Amino acid sequence: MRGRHVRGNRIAVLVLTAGLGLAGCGGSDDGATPSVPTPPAATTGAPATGAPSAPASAAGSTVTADLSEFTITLSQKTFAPGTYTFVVRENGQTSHALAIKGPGVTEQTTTIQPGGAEQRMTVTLRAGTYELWCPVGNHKSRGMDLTITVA
Ligand SMILES: [Cu+2]
Repeated sequence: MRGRHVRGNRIAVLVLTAGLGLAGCGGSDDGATPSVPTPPAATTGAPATGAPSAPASAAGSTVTADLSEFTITLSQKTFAPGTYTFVVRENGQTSHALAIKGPGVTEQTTTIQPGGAEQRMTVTLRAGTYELWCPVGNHKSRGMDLTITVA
């Protein structure tokens, strides 16, 4: 009886350990992933079919992104696929920046000091989900983090 009891405990411990291991793996995505500003691969824009191109800066819509402690406020919340220029404005008491990552896009502005000039970031959004966040310090985990869906 006693032997069986001990074996039972061992099995329980093994199962518990395995469970913790799995949980550890699953949760490791979280936390401070350093932002990797890889330049976006060749942009899959409209094919240049010899037509006289439109004025470069006229393409796309403008979206305002206001940064403060500790929120990001966008001037629009719904997005259709297309080219957007984010006008990023610093409205806080501490430095902020805006990063975006999603299908075909990895981009971020330089860090803007309080009172600093706005930064512009032009990206081409496809259908899918994009994350926008502030890569400065721990601002992301403090609330400067949002997701937009492009459809
Ligand atoms: Cu910030």
